[in-house]
Amino acid sequence: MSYPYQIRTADQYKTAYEKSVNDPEGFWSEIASSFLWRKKWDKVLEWDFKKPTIKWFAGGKLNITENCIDRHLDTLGNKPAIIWEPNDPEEHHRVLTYRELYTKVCQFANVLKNNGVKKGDRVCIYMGMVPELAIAVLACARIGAIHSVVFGGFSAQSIADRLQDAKAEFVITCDGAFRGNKEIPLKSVIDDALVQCSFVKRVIVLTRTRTPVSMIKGRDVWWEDEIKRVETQGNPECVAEEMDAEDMLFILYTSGSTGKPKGVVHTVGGYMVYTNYSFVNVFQYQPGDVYFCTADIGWITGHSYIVYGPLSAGGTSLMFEGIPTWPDAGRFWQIVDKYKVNILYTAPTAIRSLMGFGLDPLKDRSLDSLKVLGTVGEPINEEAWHWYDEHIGKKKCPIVDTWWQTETGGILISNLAGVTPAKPAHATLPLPGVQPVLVDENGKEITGNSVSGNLCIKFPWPGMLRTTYGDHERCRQNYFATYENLYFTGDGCLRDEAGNYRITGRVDDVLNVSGHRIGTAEVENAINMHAGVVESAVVGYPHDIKGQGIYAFVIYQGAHGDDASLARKDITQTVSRIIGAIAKPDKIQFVSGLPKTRSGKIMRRILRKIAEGELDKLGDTSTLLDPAVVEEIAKGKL
Ligand code: 6R9
Repeated sequence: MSYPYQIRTADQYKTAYEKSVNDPEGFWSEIASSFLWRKKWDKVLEWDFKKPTIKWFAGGKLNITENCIDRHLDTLGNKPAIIWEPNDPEEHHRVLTYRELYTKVCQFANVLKNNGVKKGDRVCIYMGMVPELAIAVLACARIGAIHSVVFGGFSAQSIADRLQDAKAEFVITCDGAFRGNKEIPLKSVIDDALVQCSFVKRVIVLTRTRTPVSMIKGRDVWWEDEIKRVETQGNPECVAEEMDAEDMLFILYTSGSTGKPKGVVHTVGGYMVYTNYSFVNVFQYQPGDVYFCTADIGWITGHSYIVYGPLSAGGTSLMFEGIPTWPDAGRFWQIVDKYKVNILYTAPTAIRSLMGFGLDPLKDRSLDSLKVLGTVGEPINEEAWHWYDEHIGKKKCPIVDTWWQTETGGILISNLAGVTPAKPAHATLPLPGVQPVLVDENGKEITGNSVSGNLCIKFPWPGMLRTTYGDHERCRQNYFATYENLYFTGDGCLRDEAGNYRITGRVDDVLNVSGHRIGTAEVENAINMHAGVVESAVVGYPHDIKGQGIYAFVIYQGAHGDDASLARKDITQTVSRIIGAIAKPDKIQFVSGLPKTRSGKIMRRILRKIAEGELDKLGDTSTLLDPAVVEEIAKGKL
């Protein structure tokens, strides 16, 4: 596999960037020509951010799995596509060559067909990090079904909400998942979700943990039995469905500033081209490299940079089932040495947590194979950046700080490893095709350098979202209505004297906890579900490892009120039930009132300052309905 569009020098970056701005259609059409299309597109780009409509490669016909698998079979058939490292280091690892991946994806695609799944149907996938998760995703794509992967940490209620929103009639899950010393009973969570979702026709269950599960007659079937059935049918192939470039590939739910998560929609053609292009350029992937992204496929990073980007490039993608700290804090480093990983892509929160264990876990680890390091998910602080650089990269591996979002489909701002310069804590420069602008509150563009503002993108790129599932107006409102003719990211940003971008964090009510996006309104809704809660307000505060922690102020009049610790646990349980453990508040402070304006709006600014411990910077509180409440809350700060 060669990548004619791989940028190798800073000058080439400049030239590519200029071309991408001056002639975006010519630029992307050249790149897209390297892929396998059944029919070439009629038009490279049609767009209008007002509506919004965004169409890339309209009229083009293809199947993304032919690009991720079939086209590599001749040259890379015996090369590893996926290397899988199990949670338990004592268990045997697995390697799937491109040929084996092909066979398994075809088989499972036939399983889906046997079970009534058709092009355009939504399939919810709720699995642990096993190779079958990637196989299930690709099998959906092969037959044109729309996958919607839900991260294994979400609760039954969250799954039910997503199933209902996507009107998904099919679910793929596992009996359970191993994560560190825990066993997560995935099927049982699905069973709870399905109590509210009688429209689900079929659940396909893979055996992983041998956790006892209930199997409902007529609805639930075992993955293994279904594979046997396909084998006896004797047709190992599954011809890929011909898809339009703008057909939906997947829905992925993500949190925004309102209560309900949004189903971000990506389409086949543009997403494929963009994830591949960004993968090959940012990480400078070379044929034969072993690439390890530590994300979960339940998040966008796993979609774009474990599955679609690396596989479309004929790469070797290492998938890890477990967590960085089990059985000990040296697990990542053991994996790097075991498979001679060349490129490691992880999150600042993981780096910070491993830093806390000191250098002991690195003893006897060579890490010599590493060439490129990457981070994603949240701003990386300089201390973590330098630790990563010195102790993991041994100062010889460029670090790419990649800024992007579920909505952007792929990396938009990042240095290119070893090609354009890194700067600690800066994502640095936009990828070719990406035109960032900073705007002030009124939407006026802030030009020049050494400035800050809200980050927007003024021109479409192929990987961007097309809509939010079932509610296009919501997509417009959320991303295209704040500033005219701009895509608004929700992030604040600085541009330094040399034009490098530094993303400073969300400017809306979205928290970033351990790199996971969580809406404050979502957490508040969950807390308010608890019978004893009168009202609540949730804000973020700086957390050494998680980046941000969740701080909840709660007016409480319920049971266990005489036992604050038990009442807190009750509330935490409720949040776990409603959203999932990832949204559990780190701190819950009981208060008698919340600071409100005379019109009844909660003054989050003040609560944020209290949570951050900046009690001397509360600002003007005189416009509040009851200024005394602020003093009381500040006194009780946890
Ligand atoms: C890929 C992913 C998106 C939000 C985004 C921003 C934050 C991601 C970052 C970063 C600073 C980086 N973010 N990468 N902030 N530097 N390199 O994480 O998608 O889960 O949708 O989160 O994450 O705030 O808006 P998603």
